[in-house]
Amino acid sequence: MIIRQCEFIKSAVTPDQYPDLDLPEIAFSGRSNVGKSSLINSLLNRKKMVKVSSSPGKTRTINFFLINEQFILVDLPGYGYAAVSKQEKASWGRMIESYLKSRDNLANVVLLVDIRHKPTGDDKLMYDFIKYYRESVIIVATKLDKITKTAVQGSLSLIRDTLQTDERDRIIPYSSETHAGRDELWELLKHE
Ligand SMILES: Nc1nc2c(ncn2[C@@H]2O[C@H](COP(=O)(O)OP(=O)(O)OP(=O)(O)O)[C@@H](O)[C@H]2O)c(=O)[nH]1
Ligand SMILES: [Mg+2]
Repeated sequence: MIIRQCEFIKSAVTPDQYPDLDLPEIAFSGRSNVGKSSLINSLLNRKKMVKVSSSPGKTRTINFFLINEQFILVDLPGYGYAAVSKQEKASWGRMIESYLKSRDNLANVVLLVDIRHKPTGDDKLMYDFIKYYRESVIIVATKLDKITKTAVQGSLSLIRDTLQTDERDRIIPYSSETHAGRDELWELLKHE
């Protein structure tokens, strides 16, 4: 994918704040700190398009990025971040849920999980939630550079088994450091 142009459009919390553009949207969801913002930077081949932080809970709003004036990438806030209050967790949950439920131009939702860990109960809930609305889910297993080559297949199997994926779902090991998986992921996304 050749990125000729990309720009931050806006941040939103409630549906009335979403951008009023009728273009296909691809949203990135996953636990806090799993690497959503880094993945978007890697896909765009930009280092600082999206803010990344080593402390979880960095992205707290829904952030929209316009690409080549053709489609939109959406950085969602992470779920499962332990250090926020129950109330704040619930409001983040509602923010993500109402986005996924109400966005008519949503072309695809990518679910990110950390390749080093067994998916959590929250990950399974998110998988089921996406699957309720869509036939297939693209799962990106992030931080591939942090495990050995020999561990990759076992990790992917654990992710598949825990989420109970089916043959229509795709799972792509990815590293935002080395950009491994980038071409394969664009290949899937561009058909949407
Ligand atoms: N080694 C390595 N580190 C990564 C990778 N992806 C993300 N990270 C690191 O993981 C941390 C969190 O990355 P973010 O992209 O901010 O994660 P996020 O999912 O957007 O987090 P929230 O905004 O809190 O939901 C940062 O320190 C990143 O540098 C990767 O593929 N490899
Ligand atoms: Mg983020």
